Amino acid sequence: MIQILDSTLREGEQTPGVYFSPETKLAIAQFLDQIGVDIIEAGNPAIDKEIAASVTQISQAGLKAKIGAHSRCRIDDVRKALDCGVTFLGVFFGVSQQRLQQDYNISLELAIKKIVEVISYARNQNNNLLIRYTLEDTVRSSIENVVAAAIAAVEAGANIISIADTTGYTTPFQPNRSISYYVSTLKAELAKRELYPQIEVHCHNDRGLALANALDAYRAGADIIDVTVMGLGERSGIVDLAELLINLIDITENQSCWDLSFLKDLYELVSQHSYIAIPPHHPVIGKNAFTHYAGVHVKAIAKDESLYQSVNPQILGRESSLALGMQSGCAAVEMALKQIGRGELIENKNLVFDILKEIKSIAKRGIPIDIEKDLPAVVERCTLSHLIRNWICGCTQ
Ligand code: HCA
Ligand code: CU
Repeated sequence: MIQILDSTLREGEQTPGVYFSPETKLAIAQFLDQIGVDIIEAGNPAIDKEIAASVTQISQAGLKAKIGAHSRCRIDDVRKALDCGVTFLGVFFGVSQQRLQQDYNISLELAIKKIVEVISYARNQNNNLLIRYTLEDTVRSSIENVVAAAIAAVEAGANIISIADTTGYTTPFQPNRSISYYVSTLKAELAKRELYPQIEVHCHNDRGLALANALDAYRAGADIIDVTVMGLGERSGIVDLAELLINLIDITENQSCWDLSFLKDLYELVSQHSYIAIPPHHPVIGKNAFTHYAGVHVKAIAKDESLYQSVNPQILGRESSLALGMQSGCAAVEMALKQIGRGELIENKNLVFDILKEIKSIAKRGIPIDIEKDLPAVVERCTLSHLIRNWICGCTQ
């Protein structure tokens, strides 16, 4: 069964300008728990005392999800993480040739020694702790280095190995540059040594392929996928929670584990506190995700919504709607009239046509038309001018 790790509170807070207060973090964690996320990565306690306090608070909140801390590969940082009472610990350290030489300035042997020392320390502190070792920039590291570090980490006590596409480098379309290659090779190499850790993937979105890569990894046998709300994170962020779930419910057997009806409220909360607007065309969550506009579309959905909809909005607690404007036709006006309780007017085709003309002239001025708020006034104006016209016609006959 595929598991979801949400990192909105850690990776998401690495979005420039984003800060979540401890109260907001707790509210976000509660929503994530209600949705059915398996692991919540709540922060790196070594960064700030406030973060440590917040990780502790979330750990003690009685949530079903495992609560995790992120930690550099250092014993003092791990100690701070474990002091928060977490049930999950994520330790990261890269082993690419470039990072070893230019960033850390150490050999692979020394790097592995450090990884083993830190993971063994954590394992000795708590036998039930779920420990993840992430190879930062896994996919730009030689597979030999990756396999050597992963074996050492699992033997030292890691339960999960995370393959990180730290720079959004991978693509499902080039076998030697795909995350699935790393997932399957690593699984096979570890299995040769009878090591069976869970495999996690962390896909950045620098090329807009984070979701595609995550699904590619899923197909290759990944056990855990990292996400954030709104795909927040460093640079272009990582996989978007809602986008991943809406795909997984079609291709996995976990459907019943997730309650998607909380997604909208969660996204609104995160948007409000990150000061980042949700794009109206955001899949599943955006204002327009289930709104139909062009005349041809509206005419069809009036008969059957599925003619222009492959996702059922009800699973998100949402409903389909229609928009009025330059692209509208008479079918949209008729539906909108019914929506505002003026269905009796649709028999008057001339009036419907005049309302449509008026809607188009408003739209041409770049003014949005809200059906509930603006349409009644438009109807009023058009009905009145109809009455006057009919009266004048009556007088002159
Ligand atoms: C980071 C880098 C990281 C780590 C992922 C992980 C990445 O911001 O520390 O520890 O699982 O993308 O490699 O997010
Ligand atoms: Cu990352």
